[in-house]
Amino acid sequence: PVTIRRQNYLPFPYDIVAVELEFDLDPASTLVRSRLQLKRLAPGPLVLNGEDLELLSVTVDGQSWEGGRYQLDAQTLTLDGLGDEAIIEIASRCRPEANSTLMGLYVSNGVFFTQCEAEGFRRITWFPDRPDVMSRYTVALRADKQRFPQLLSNGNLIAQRDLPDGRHEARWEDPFRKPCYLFALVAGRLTWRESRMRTRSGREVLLQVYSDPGSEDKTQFALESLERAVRWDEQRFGLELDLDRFMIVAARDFNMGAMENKGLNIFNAAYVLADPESATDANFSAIEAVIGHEYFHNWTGNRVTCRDWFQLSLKEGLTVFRDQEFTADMMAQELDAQAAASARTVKRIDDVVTLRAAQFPEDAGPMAHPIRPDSYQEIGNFYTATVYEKGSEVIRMQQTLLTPAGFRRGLDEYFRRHDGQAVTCDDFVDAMESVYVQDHPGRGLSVFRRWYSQAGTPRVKVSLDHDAARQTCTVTLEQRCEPVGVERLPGAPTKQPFHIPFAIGLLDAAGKPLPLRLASEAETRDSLLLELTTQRAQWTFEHVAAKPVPSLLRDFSAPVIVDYDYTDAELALLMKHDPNAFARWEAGQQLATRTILAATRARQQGEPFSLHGEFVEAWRAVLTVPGLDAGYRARALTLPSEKTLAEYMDQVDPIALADARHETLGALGRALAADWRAATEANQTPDAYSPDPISAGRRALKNLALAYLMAGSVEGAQQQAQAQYQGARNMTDRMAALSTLVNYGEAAAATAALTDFYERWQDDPLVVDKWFTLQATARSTTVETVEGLMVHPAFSLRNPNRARSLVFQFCLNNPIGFHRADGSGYRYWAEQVLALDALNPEIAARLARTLDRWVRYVPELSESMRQALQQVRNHPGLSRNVTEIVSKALE
Ligand code: B3K
Ligand code: ZN
Repeated sequence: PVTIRRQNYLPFPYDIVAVELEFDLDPASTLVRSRLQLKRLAPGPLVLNGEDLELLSVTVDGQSWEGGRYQLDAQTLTLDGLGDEAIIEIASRCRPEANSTLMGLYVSNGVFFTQCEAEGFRRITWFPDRPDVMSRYTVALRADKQRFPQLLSNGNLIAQRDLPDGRHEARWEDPFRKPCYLFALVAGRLTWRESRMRTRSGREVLLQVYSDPGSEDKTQFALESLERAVRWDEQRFGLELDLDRFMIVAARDFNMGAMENKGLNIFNAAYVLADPESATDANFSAIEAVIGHEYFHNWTGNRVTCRDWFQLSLKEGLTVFRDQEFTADMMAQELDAQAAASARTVKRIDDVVTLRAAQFPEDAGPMAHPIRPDSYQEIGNFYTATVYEKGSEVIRMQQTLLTPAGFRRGLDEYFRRHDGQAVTCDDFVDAMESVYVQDHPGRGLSVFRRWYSQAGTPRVKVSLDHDAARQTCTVTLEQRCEPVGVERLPGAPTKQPFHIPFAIGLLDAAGKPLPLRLASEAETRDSLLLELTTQRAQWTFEHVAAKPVPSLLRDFSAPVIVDYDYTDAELALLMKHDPNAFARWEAGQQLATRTILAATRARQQGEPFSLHGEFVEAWRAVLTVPGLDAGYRARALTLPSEKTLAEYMDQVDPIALADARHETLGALGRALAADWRAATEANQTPDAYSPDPISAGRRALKNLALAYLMAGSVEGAQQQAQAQYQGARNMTDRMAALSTLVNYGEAAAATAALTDFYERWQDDPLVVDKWFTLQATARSTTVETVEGLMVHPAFSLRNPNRARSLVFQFCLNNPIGFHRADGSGYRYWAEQVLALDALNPEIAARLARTLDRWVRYVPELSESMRQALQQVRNHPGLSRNVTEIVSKALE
């Protein structure tokens, strides 16, 4: 496979001023005519990309170019000898119904959809398929009126008419120039819900959410989320909706979460459809976040787009940051100051948990890459947690360094400079830096920019030096970041220190916050942002009577790992007293991590293990101390996941780890049984469902308490779970109860409940996905169970949501079943990667990544993982997507 490099970027030699597209839509074979109006910018032939297309004709300025005047190969169509201006007309055919890749034009549930990012437009027509070629589009869609009554594309509907033979036509015009990856069409029988609103400059806009007939009762929350997103972007960033009409369409078959096509967002139905009976609190909050995310792309991504795909984080990191802020603001609204602060902390915790579980391992493994990669083989493999989630952290650090007001000025400057352009990550930082230097004369962001060019998670070692005579305390921060991924290859540049904003506080031995006073400064503060820009630096604080307990990396001010040797007692003290709620949560997670790792070692050595009384009491305090809200308590009492814990082990023994975690859960369940029971009673919510953070927090705590009771086999818990399952008034409670029954309950009751659940919900695909997931991740599930479920009539590998719900969930989230010592889990993985690769390489490559960290496992397992990877790599006809993943894993 060919490696594409960032340094080899060359501008495209033509400006495609206007594009006219005509579609004669037929599921079996669709005719596409394109008319390109172009202007030469530099010498060179016109090279267009195309894939899986049948070329019918090419004309240039009205003259047919048949007979050898163009060159055609499997990937490109080359036209040489064009004038300085030309009109190119190309007719071609594609096969939407046979398209199982879900890239380009495809059919899902009888409806035509497109997905063009990153390189899907070339599966629709020949075109310079790269984000820096921006054009004005007009689109004509023609199809049978009965089967495809709705014909949608980007921008404004300018004409509609009936045609002979029961067909009809719609013409759309997008007023904004855009790259082809933002093109979209949808054609089919759909129902919709709409509303009108006035933007802040007084324009009336039409908002619409389309979905399958019969699902119209499930789109209200999505439409309201869109309205909130429109308002929020006006208020927080001064960014207004620039179109008269904004549409969202739900698709059953979709590779990712959603796609921000200009004015016509196409969504995975899982991020649109919801009602209290069928969707959980987590579903509701994901819908609001993804609707916000795609909407916010209208400015960060669409109005200003990427020069090339190496710049992906320019739009993704920034837009994730924006959606995280949106969610935090929505969660905090209408709450008093304390509850609002707590809601924000809960959101921050959830985002950090995701980062640690998904991005930290990626950044330490064979696919490690900077948020702006330098090379790729297949861009589809770089829609990663690093580009998205770490990318968002890098934006957040800029907001921290500039302050929110400075960041807003920087963003205004970015749009002032670049509206309508395709630009780079450097252009973004330049705009931020232009504001930063105004407020910090003599300083700049040159060290900070290394976050864009270097991979890996930096570690910051903290040491404290207390001088009793002088009453000072010196804090030393020392950073290091080992080379990872391609950085280990010979010739790679040496890594340089990062610019790390590091928020700290100090507590005395009684847990009282110490006012911080730096030796060089007159003022004192409760919390301080240290800026580490070199490998090592020191800060000396005055008036410190005794060695303090440091509260480190408050609010997770940088995506780093902190090394500091806390005693258990110090962690317990922070858990009780740290005024920074995030750091307080963190202390509990560290204590739990120590406990579970100790339990794992005990298991491996066949020794008995029991919980420290100190740990149990710290946990009890979080559960019972007055003044904390339920959502925060639920996060603070959740044990770290196996994925997060595995990163702390030199050799991962996944079964011992999962069993130790389970054992800890059960022991805490028994030790605090009365308190858990009280928590289930105190946190009931009213029958009328609301997804607001206070109610969701109560449900989270109540259901966590139930899980502890069940894991501990506490007397009465089984009945309680069964009663909750039967009597639940919403899916959050029903699923939570079912999950505890399936994982920790009596087998017969679990089976009965699963059967009941399927019977109730078999006609709702999103709930059937949940049913598969529960079984895929159940502690008792084996490879054989999963193979049995794959022949269930409701299972299909072609539907990505279904494949994810069973195959991915088993490989990713069932440590006990997947990592069986005989290697059968890995052989199953190899079979499924290959089966998926024949249908949908993008999805197959995602599954392929589940063995990324194979070298870190105990030798027995890592050897069978290596064999499975090898088996996949040796398979003839493997896609470029999967080839890149498995060969990097084996390098
Ligand atoms: N921009 C899309 C990603 C689509 C990638 C497909 N290979 C979704 C998003 O980040 O909003
Ligand atoms: Zn995005």
